[in-house]
Amino acid sequence: MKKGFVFDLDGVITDTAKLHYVAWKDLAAMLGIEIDLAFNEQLKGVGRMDSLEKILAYGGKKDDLSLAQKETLAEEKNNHYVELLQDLAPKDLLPGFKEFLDSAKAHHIPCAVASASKNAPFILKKLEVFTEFDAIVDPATLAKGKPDPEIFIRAAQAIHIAPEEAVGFEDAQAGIEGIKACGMFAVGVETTEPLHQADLRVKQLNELSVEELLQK
Ligand code: B16
Ligand code: MG
Repeated sequence: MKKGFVFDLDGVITDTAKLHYVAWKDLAAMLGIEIDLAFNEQLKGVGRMDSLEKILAYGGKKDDLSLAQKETLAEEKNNHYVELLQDLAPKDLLPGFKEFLDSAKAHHIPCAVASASKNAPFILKKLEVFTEFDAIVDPATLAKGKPDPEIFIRAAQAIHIAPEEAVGFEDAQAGIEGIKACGMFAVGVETTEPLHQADLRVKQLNELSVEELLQK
């Protein structure tokens, strides 16, 4: 019997991957690196600095920059990304998410957010769902990013349940691995790439019934 839900943000609640892509593509171009949508798949669920490292490695510029220069670049990318987020609104919730969340709330199921994004609270406010969640893990307080299970363990703790009592929802392979590594039940929200190890796979969350999931 499950007692709580843990949601990833980008790719589960809303699709900000396309905005991350625009901001990273511009920054990479400034460095003489060209990235495409296929490469962008590798950045899903990966934190800001790790994403920059992946782009630099892809462009063969891994050892060209100091930490201070990398931090400045990551900040520039984030400033651009935050500009792109300004128009985000409830219409940008992914299809089926709000119906599923409303059903979870109607069943009094605690819900947490486990996102690598430091912009998660801002995004959730723009989407007008911030107050619907019982907890949002602050990724700045974590020792390790996904696929490490730390963020999911912390999300379960924040809603006072064991990881085994939670259902986790993820669109990225790294996230599914983190969910499974702490014994949570994993729902894979598949858009492009197939998600390995997921216990259940859906295209959108309203394919699921809250009652049935709680029985898992
Ligand atoms: P920020 P998720 C992740 O969100 C994104 O998928 C990933 O592309 C991004 O680099 C990461 O958040 C960090 O975001 O730069 O806003 O802190 O899928 O874990 O909700
Ligand atoms: Mg995601």
